[in-house]
Amino acid sequence: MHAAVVTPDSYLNEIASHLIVAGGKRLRPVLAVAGAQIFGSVASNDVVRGGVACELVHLGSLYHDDVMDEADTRRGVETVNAKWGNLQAILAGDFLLSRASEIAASLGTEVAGLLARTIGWLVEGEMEQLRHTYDTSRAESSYLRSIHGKTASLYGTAARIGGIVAGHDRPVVDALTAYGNAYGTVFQIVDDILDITATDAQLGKPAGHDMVEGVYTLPVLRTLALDSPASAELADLLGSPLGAAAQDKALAIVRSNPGLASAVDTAREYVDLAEACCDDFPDSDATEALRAAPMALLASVPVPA
Ligand code: GRG
Repeated sequence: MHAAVVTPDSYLNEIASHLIVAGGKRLRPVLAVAGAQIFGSVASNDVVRGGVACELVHLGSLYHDDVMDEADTRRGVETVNAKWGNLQAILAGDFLLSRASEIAASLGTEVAGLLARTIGWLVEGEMEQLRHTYDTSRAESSYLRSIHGKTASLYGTAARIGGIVAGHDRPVVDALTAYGNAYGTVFQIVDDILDITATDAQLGKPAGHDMVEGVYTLPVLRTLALDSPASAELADLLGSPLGAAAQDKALAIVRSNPGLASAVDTAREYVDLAEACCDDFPDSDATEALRAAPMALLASVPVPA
């Protein structure tokens, strides 16, 4: 990751490596490497480079996302926009995408085309979300389309690149892609549930942040769809920016109604889907790790799953 962003310009170097130094879970490269290793062999350097390209796209999207959200902290440190400014964050994010594209091109036209297309999917997912901010009648299909684009597609692509670069057969490459997409969907639904259920301290930001920003996610949409006095009260509160008291009230409604458990059920369906994809893989340590990973995400949700 460090080597991928080196330039002769020390100012750009520092900004472009800021969130690399800060850490992150590196889940996208993990999927690329694990996907490559399902037949038991060790992933090649090219597979690792494919994973790095995906992580650089993720990183570039975080730089831009933090500008859009005017976020102050990311990965436990100051965001690039808070530390250097929006213009620097946008340019450095572009630079990360350029380095990702260069690596992808060195892995062949299929990988280069796939990564380019995935960057488009990220933007489309984000745009779908933007278009429906403060929209209490947002359809669930809009939510699912958005999270597929902004989150799941990059996981699908990471696993697919692992399979392509490792030279797996097409049906296996396709099953890895389906696995990554399902895993990424679990990831985002769980993230959205935790935004409602976790404490401010666990999240490192106020709970209910998505609702305050007008991003109505699955637990909120399911609560709004209940056709009950609670859902009517929630609909009255939402639709425009929330004050502190209204935020607490809205959070309490979503936390205490069945929309939340219904969102967990949907996350579990995607866990099942991801696990089923593993049935197409040979028995190996990597396959076992992939099979266990989606449920491990869901296990972080502190309500009956
Ligand atoms: C410039 C590629 C590009 C896109 C522009 C802003 C934008 C469009 C997309 C952002 C989409 C976005 C922020 C999706 C959420 C991604 C997500 C799940 C972030 C959290 O990922 P983790 O938990 O983070 O894997 P770490 O820090 O562990 O890597």
